[in-house]
Amino acid sequence: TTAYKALTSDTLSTRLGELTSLTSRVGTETKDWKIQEVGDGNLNLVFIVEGSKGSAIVKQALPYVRLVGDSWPLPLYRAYYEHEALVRQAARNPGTVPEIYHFDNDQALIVMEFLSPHTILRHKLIAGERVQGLATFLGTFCARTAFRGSELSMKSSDKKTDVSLFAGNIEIPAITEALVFSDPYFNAERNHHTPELGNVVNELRHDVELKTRVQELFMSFASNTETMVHGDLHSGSVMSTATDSMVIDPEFAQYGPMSFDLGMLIANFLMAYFSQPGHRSEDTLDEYQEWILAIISESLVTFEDEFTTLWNSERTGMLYPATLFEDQGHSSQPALQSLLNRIRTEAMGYCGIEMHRRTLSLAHNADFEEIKDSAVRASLEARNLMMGRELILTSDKILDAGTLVALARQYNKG
Ligand code: SR1
Ligand code: MG
Repeated sequence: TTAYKALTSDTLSTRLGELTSLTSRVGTETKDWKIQEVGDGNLNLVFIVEGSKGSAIVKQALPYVRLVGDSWPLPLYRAYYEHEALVRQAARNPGTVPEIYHFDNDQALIVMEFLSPHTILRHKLIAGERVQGLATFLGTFCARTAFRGSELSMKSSDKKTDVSLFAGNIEIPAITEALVFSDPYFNAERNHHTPELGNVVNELRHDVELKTRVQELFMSFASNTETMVHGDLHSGSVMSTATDSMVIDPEFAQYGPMSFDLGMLIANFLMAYFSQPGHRSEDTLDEYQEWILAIISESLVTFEDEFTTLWNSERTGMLYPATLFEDQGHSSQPALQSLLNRIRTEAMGYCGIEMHRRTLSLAHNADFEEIKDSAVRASLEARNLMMGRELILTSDKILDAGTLVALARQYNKG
């Protein structure tokens, strides 16, 4: 056992220079390594290591929340769960997450594939870039990981073992429980929002019906362990080129509702959509916003299509067995439809909550934060907040992708 010590760009080559899983990727000549710390997330150190042979990422957990500092300690063991999550995602949807080269539990570090020339999807959306195949990729990822991490596919004993393994991770879900489900709805110390939003925020925090529905969704997030979720599937957790995408950063993985990742993802596309007037001029605005709406719509449709395919071809777990339906001459399709309706309804609710917390709680999105003019930012954030409210309150009325994008167009008018 080696005592944990945070790496720096200066110490990395000395400390990891003899790690064959790294040198076999980047080369043994450590003096030639180019090392950059590039972590722009809220929690960890991320180094790109480039050598004569190739490149790799070294990601190391810090013993505190990077965004806040050492006043908010966070256990290093979270790197263990991130590694476990990457292994499961790679098995449940191969080729969609970075390849792991090495894991060191004591140093809380993962050495993995450097995705290049991929860049963070959120930056592409702010810059107005398009990514081919994005919706198919994301909808399929959400469906496969949701289905294959559940008892629709897994053996009951394996699922229970895995749920109990992930139950050892306390502090990471606690961040989501506080920042996503609680803080936005009261005057929490860590909160901040654009000052011009005062009236809207007041209205939301006084809406008892809204807060009641949020608590219902919070309860299902906290107690429903039906599948392993990525847990933080936003556009900063996707890296893309113009034609290829990969999912990164499953450090918030836990067993949770099948609807959670889908809801988070759609929320982040909706925030990209509403923030566009702050990033581009009228001549390209409509066309680009419509492209984002198409991504939302196709992601949802792909999720349901892929889930249906898996239902029809891979239902090998204890839930909804064929013996109960087809073997008796019944169709299982009404049961599937009922499950998909529940997933869609919950996803819309989680979507609305994520839209609220990214505007009101601690961790905001660059989509809005990069808009310098606070009056412009507030007016766009208000659209986002009010649509979020409607999604939470009427989640069971959003029966298809068309209804969802029509609602977004309506709120986008201001
Ligand atoms: C203190 S961590 C804040 C946020 O960053 C992560 O990306 C998660 O979204 C978390 O809620
Ligand atoms: Mg992250």
